[in-house]
Amino acid sequence: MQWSYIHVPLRYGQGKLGVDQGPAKLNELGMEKLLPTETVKHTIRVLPESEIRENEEHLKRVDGVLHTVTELAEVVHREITANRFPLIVGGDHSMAIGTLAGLAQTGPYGVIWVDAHADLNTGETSPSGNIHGMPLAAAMGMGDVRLTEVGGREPKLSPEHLVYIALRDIDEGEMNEINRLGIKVITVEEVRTRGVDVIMQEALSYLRERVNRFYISFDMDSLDASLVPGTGTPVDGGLTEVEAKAILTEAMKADDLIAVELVELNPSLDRDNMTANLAYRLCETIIKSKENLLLEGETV
Ligand code: 5AB
Ligand code: MN
Ligand code: MN
Ligand code: MN
Repeated sequence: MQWSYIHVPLRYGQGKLGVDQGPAKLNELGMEKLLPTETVKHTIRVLPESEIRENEEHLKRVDGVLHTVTELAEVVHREITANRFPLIVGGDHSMAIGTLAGLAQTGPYGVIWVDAHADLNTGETSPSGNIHGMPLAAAMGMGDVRLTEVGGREPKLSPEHLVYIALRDIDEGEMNEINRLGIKVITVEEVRTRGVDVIMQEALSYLRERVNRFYISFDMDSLDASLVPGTGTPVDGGLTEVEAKAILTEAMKADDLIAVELVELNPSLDRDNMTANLAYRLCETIIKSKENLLLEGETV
């Protein structure tokens, strides 16, 4: 297996400066040393601020987001087709519009979305107009056509192919959709009382009854606010580092996992590199779990 390491230095999906520096920060901490030398590397292009024209109240900097997610969708499609394993680092979570669209072009798939937020708003329901709160709605075909038609007209994800973990800050419109669509939600409370092994087995069996492959999108704000000052929208009552690592390890052990995404690291908001170092340790867990698994596979 070959890794495809994809940088997405996008910040237009939200209003705070610095989240575009997430990928560079991870490299500075030594990411490239963790990955095998034959890893294929990509950096997705981002429009300079001077070229952003659209600033609609309900869909902020939409042209900036569209530019990057359109290219990301193509790269993800190409890399999956070439049998490589994408590790995609951001950047704000609006980038997932591209990831989800790229994956959809390769066939049906499931999603584990580890996040404090549901990211299920449309321009109409969003309290902020920030597109990083909208990627899952866009992928399901809800909201503005410019977002829903990235990578083609058809919906990129069905609601029954999605499992949320660590959700705890949900807007009213999002809650209505979660209930209407019957989306599966695993809370931090459940992670703690039932254990990561149990909830991950449950999440994976749920998806495997419906699809034969899945991807995991990990938002840094799934972790407890006390651990992640360097993320744009921290929320109390989140995961511990141990729980986050266990979730990622369980996912990486699955041979039907096809891609991993880590988003919303903002080095400008960080304190003493606390969040950056934590994100780096999570990437280390991601990469080492997969590499160990491959080694084991080779010896039997
Ligand atoms: B993140 C909020 N729901 O839509 C909104 O970090 C926050 O990608 C969105 O999960 C947070 O503005 C987006 C209030
Ligand atoms: Mn998110
Ligand atoms: Mn979030
Ligand atoms: Mn956030």
